[in-house]
Amino acid sequence: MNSGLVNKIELDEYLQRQSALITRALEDYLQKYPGKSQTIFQAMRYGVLPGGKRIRPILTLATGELFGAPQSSLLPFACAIEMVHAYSLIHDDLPALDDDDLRRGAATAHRVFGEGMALLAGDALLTEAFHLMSSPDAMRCVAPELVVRLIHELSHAAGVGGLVGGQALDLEAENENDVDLATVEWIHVRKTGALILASVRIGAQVAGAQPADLGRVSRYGERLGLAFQIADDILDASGQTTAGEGAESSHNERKKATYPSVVGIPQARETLKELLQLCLDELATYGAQAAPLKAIARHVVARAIHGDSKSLSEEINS
Ligand code: GRG
Repeated sequence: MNSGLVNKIELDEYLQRQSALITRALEDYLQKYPGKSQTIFQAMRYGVLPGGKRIRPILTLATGELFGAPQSSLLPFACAIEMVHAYSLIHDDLPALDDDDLRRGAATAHRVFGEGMALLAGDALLTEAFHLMSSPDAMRCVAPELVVRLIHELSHAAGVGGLVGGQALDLEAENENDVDLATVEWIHVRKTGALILASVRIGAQVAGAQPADLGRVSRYGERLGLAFQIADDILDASGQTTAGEGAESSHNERKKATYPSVVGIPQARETLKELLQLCLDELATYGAQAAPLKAIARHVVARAIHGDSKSLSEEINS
């Protein structure tokens, strides 16, 4: 699995395989409840199951597997991270925030289930994430003290030190004309980066990674998190977001501060390439074992530079 992942077809197959694994595990977890036909369960399933790329939980699996953890130990944590991500998208789409009609190419949860039910589905997914991480199943694979540390880490990434804090400043910075690059980065690191960083760190810790290894994948995760948001902003600014991936339609015409809006698209692309090189440098020591993590970083960046990951290989050393 970890070796020989060198070309785009192999990466696509890998991403599809891992994504299907995570979707099946999420389905299983959400099946366990009695009364699953009630609207709240339908709204939760609608928010988390169809359409997501599953990049965060795939990162958890890839990092955990790099350091030798079995998938069965990683899956509850990977699924919890995807639940937190899905909650954040449902809430972000609500009229009080971005007021979007479309998410992942389909109607947003509040358009289908109403605002109250969508709000509750987001709340339920967020809570469920921590319920799952502290479940007997998870504790059978991972020592309870470590589970507590991982819950501490994910709640930090989801809370005011991460997602919520980043989103709050993003809201305040809307329509401001003089938002500087440091502020944009501050927002990105929390709103998008914190959960991506937590995804790799949690995978590594489930696997019992040594401090030096945890340090390396943490630096990889920090850079990838920033790169992910810059790439997303470039795709938005250049109108490249596709209906199958992340199509959104918003009533919210408010102007957001983004990397391309502050430094321009060419400079944002240069920054992306630099971040990719830094990601790859951190993984150099693992050789082919880190092929999935390297390929994911290339994939995230390449979409915003050339539209594919193959053409990047001539410019970036791995
Ligand atoms: C509501 C507390 C709270 C936070 C919301 C996630 C978020 C913060 C806002 C969503 C809008 C946005 C542009 C976020 C940046 C991160 C991002 C690009 C999310 C989309 O992630 P993908 O592309 O989505 O991984 P899929 O659909 O593939 O899961």
